[in-house]
Amino acid sequence: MKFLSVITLALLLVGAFGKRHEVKPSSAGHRVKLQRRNIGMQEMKAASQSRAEQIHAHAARRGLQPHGARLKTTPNVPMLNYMANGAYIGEVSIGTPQQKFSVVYDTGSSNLWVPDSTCNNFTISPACQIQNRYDNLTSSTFQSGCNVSSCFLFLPYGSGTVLGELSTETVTVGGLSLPETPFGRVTMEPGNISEWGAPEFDGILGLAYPLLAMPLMSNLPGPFDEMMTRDIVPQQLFSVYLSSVENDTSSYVHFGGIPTDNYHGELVNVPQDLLQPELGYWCISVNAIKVGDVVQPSTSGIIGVVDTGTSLIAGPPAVVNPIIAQINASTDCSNLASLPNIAFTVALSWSQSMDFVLTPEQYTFRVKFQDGSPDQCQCGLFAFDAGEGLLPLWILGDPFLRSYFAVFNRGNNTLSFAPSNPKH
Ligand SMILES: *[C@@H]1O[C@H](CO)[C@@H](O)[C@H](O)[C@H]1NC(C)=O
Ligand SMILES: *[C@@H]1O[C@H](CO)[C@@H](O)[C@H](O)[C@H]1NC(C)=O
Ligand SMILES: *[C@@H]1O[C@H](CO)[C@@H](O)[C@H](O)[C@H]1NC(C)=O
Ligand SMILES: *[C@@H]1O[C@H](CO)[C@@H](O)[C@H](O)[C@H]1NC(C)=O
Ligand SMILES: *[C@@H]1O[C@H](CO)[C@@H](O)[C@H](O)[C@H]1NC(C)=O
Ligand SMILES: *[C@@H]1O[C@H](CO)[C@@H](O)[C@H](O)[C@H]1NC(C)=O
Ligand SMILES: CC(=O)N[C@H]1CO[C@H](CO)[C@@H](O)[C@@H]1O
Repeated sequence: MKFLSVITLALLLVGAFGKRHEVKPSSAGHRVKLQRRNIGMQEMKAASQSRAEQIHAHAARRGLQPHGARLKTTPNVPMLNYMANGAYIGEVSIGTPQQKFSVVYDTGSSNLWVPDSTCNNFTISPACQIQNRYDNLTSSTFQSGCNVSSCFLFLPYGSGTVLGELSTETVTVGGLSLPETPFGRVTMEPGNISEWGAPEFDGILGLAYPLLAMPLMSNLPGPFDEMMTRDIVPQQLFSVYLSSVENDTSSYVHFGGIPTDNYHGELVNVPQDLLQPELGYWCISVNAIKVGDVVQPSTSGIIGVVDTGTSLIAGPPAVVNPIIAQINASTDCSNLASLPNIAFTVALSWSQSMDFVLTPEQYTFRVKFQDGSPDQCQCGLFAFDAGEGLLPLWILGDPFLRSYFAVFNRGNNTLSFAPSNPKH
């Protein structure tokens, strides 16, 4: 654990909690529609585990893990990992003329990545065979970005190695054209097709802070940083609405504005966790987690990573497993009506907090079958085992964001939430 001097800490606190301002609801800005895809529970769990390992490994690289902490994986787990959930997919275009890709709009990473046309050994990279791949030869705005010292990416990945190159291109997001935006062309995707999310999506568009961008320490700007730098968004923020309905396309990321038609009540401004500047994720401080009215043990001082790219709400097994057992959601959905709510008590300031409540319908997944067989329900909480003595990190993934419309404010480094309007 890094120790901050009392004065630095005090300054940070003033920075985090002292600035109060109203964010302005306004539907100006640029929208990318997202489609909700149904993915299997096993894939969701595997991807959540992998994201959790990335976050903990990143915290270790930053020297933030408590002394004596033991990670299950190596601290070299790369940030480039396609093994994302792909539950909410949107379009991005790269090149001139535009080449279209389906990507995960991911607040838990910071690069734009797509497969490259040179990813063409389908024995090694089976996923590349069915994904859309970027072709530099047909684009007039391609710049290789390579020089003697490199643009080459070499990343350990699960069973194999991911190779890629950094280049720049005209990237078009939500109708906004962003010339000379850095992006990664993946030239090798070893391993299982399902690990890569193919054919559901081609790549990832990261919306976290540049601190997380690959290569490490590059602070490479992602598309939203490019929008801010070029001053083409009305406000330095984006809003996220995630619909609960499968295949529905009313979900969105809205750049530069706050549409008002998908939430009710007031937007509540939430400062980020004190470690946010070191972590680079979007993260809030959670003071407690309640099941019904009962505060669960070991749920104070939690850092909640707000992540569109994770399909579950994930936390350490010692805390999550007893909660799952208590809730005891039956797979036939028969006891859903009698299950308790789960509440995340989120810090709004030193002295104030607010419960963000999720109902059973919100924290469980209900799978409907075409053939008329009964629905199945599964709890949307997941226990990941990332090691021992680690920072108390939780991932507040899609079940949280389906319940709360969210504004990710880079201008003020805050988040704002309001209850989402359910879509029927
Ligand atoms: C693809 O990779 C495999 C394994 O390295 C290799 O044996 C094979 O020759 C490669 N195929 C092509 C067309 O390069
Ligand atoms: C452009 O694509 C071609 C063929 O796909 C490839 O041979 C070439 O290396 C690429 N150029 C750069 C600079 O990556
Ligand atoms: C080469 O590329 C790297 C990474 O993009 C960059 O940091 C460096 O400044 C470049 N060097 C030259 C001489 O252009
Ligand atoms: C591919 O990955 C899926 C999910 O992780 C797994 O169920 C399947 O067995 C894997 N297939 C192969 C051939 O490794
Ligand atoms: C959603 O789309 C997929 C793929 O097109 C399809 O298999 C599935 O049945 C659809 N689900 C619903 C609820 O319409
Ligand atoms: C969990 O629920 C099932 C019925 O869905 C019940 O049979 C079982 O006893 C419950 N377990 C606990 C520990 O309450
Ligand atoms: C983007 C954004 O909301 N910026 C606001 C940050 O807070 C200051 C006041 O502290 C406002 O003036 C900005 O508009």
